[in-house]
Amino acid sequence: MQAVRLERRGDVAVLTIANPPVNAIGPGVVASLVSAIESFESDRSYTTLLIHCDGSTFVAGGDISSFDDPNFSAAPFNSTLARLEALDRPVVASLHGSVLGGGLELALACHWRVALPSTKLGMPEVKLGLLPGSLGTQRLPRVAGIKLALDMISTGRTIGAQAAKDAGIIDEVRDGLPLETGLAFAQELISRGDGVRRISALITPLDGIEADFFANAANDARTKKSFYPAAAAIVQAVQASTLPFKGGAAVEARLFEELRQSRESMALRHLFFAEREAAKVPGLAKDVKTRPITRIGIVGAGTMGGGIAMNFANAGIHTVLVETSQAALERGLGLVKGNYDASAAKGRLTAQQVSQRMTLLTGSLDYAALSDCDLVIEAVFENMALKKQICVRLGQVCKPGAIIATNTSTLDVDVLAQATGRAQDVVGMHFFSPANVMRLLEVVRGAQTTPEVLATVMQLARKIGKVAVVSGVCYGFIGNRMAEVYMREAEFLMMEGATPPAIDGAVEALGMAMGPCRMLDMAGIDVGAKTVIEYGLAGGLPPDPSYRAVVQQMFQLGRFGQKTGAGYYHYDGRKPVDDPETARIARTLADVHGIAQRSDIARQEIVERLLYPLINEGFKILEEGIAWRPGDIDVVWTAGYGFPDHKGGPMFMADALGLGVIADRMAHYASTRGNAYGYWTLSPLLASRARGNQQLTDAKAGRS
Ligand code: T1G
Repeated sequence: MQAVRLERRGDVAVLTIANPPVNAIGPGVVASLVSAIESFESDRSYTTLLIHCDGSTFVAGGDISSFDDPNFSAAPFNSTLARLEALDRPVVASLHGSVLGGGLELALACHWRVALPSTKLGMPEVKLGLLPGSLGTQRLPRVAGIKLALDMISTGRTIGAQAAKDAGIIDEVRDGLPLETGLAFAQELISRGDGVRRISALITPLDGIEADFFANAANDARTKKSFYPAAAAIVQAVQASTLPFKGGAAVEARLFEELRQSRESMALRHLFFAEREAAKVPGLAKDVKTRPITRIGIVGAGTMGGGIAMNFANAGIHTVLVETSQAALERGLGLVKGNYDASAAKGRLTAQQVSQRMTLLTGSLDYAALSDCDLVIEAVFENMALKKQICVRLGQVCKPGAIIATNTSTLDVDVLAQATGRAQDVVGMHFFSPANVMRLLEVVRGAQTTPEVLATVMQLARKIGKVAVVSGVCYGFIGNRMAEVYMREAEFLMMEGATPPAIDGAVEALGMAMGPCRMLDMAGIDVGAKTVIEYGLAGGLPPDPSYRAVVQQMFQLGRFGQKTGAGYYHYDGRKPVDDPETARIARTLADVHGIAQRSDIARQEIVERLLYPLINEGFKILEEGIAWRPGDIDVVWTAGYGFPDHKGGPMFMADALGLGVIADRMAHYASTRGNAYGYWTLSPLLASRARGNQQLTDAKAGRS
């Protein structure tokens, strides 16, 4: 099918873009646009040019995958837009779906714009570490004003059709189909004798723009978004819209090209596609039948169970929570209601929405309430004996064909699947706390999980707005398995004399949302300690008596973190304060285990010892086929653990650092710290890529 076609409808030339799935504009589409425009130019029998798109949306942007091409240039598209705007007969854009980035820039190069009521418009390039590179930073301020333009471009947020009309970005909002709406509007223009209107000929209005507006905006960008070069560049480009058009265009072009080649943008573009790739299950036919999920059961109405239930209520799915006592049930539902009320208080939900969602949530003390559920998730305490017992009951109670899921964060899903007696219907659904907030969902495929069950859960994950990543069965799946070695080194560093602020500060300076100590203090030292103890009981721990000694000692002392006011830190409310008691505990443990203390542990050593074993574990996870793609691991860490997205995730960052560097430093620590327990043993995959001076993403690593 042609990406661009030109057809006659009376004296209107209809230019249709048809480049599924989102009508993205790549070099090929630009070339076709040029020839369509040339045909219109040369045929004087046309009075008007109407541009619209086939499919579910108008142009949703430039083709993001084309930005990695070293020879990419925005110039051809930009000169095509200039040519469009310069036409001497009216050009109308008929908009629907998501008019984003280059799509909105295309619309703004037209003389008139009409949109369906459901249309969303925006310039989300900042989410890719870019800025609008096709004159969006120059045209949008001229029609919408500097403040709205800067807000939209800096945040990447979309606005609705009516808001866009009110802001002067579009001319009309009309119901109907894009083509018919566009044709009707074009006819109105013709009958009114309305001609061309060129935004580039306008002057950006400065009324209401304070003298220090841009200086303040630039300062904000530099201070609050220091990891994201696009933030400050956007302010510069929008400010350049106060120059004559050509001058501003040159500023935008320079800044766009700098950002396109920045590591941060490459990282964010990598994650854009990685998140979408993660949703694809290799070998799963596109048309695999999924099971309808209209009623869900959750066993356990604790913090996790309640948070998980909120995801389904938010998506309009009836959910029943089962607990062992009325008090526990009421506490759980009360927690959920409290969360919703907090959102309502912030204006994020109306009172009516809160009550609608609460009516979707019911409670019961009887497992029989689960018998008509299409999916039942156990979300009880992380204890294998308890979970097995529950899985046995679910295997008896759930209707045939119901999917049984476990929310375990580390335990063996295959063992739990066997306990149900219907392992083919069992899958892991590992939500991250707070489950109603964190985007990540690890979907753990058991040895017998059927493709249909996997596809159903992946589809449900998308419906509830989760970023789902499929993991194989191993201790901790993808995220927690890598977090385990990360926490191991954090504790060894603590026993050697590094304080929690020094440890956390080292990785927070790279952009981690919070370091390992603050993270575990928030999640609960007790939770962390119990998984280590549980893992030990399962024979999984290295025979190293000092292994995770700190978290176990903290647990013994009742220092559970934020929830008890003290953990690795002391808490003044929610504020973490360095606690000398932690240093004393660590020092005592160091003496017990014969670990030498040092006062001069460099920040770089902390970074390397926290991140390189984590990356090495990621390589092992790929080798074992636990994760299918490096990008899956990056999505887990950026969506679930606060890993900086401008670094692209640990595996993308490993390529940026250089696998040889990582291999050398792992060898350094193996020799200086000893490697009796294999903590510094390189994964063969990492070793071979490093030896070959290759990158991980040179070829899709993973299943042998
Ligand atoms: N380029 C290339 N592929 C894209 C794409 C894009 N802009 N947008 C989506 N896709 C692919 C996506 O990878 C997936 O592929 C399929 O389309 C469906 O996407 C010049 C420089 C439009 C709201 O940032 O926000 O314009 O996995 O699963 O949930 O100044 O896609 O099926 O093979 O997300 O219905 C600016 C990004 C680009 C918009 C639809 N535009 N896209 O959501 O589908 S930069 C954006 C989205 C730019 C200019 C600058 C969403 C969507 P596959 P999907 P969806």
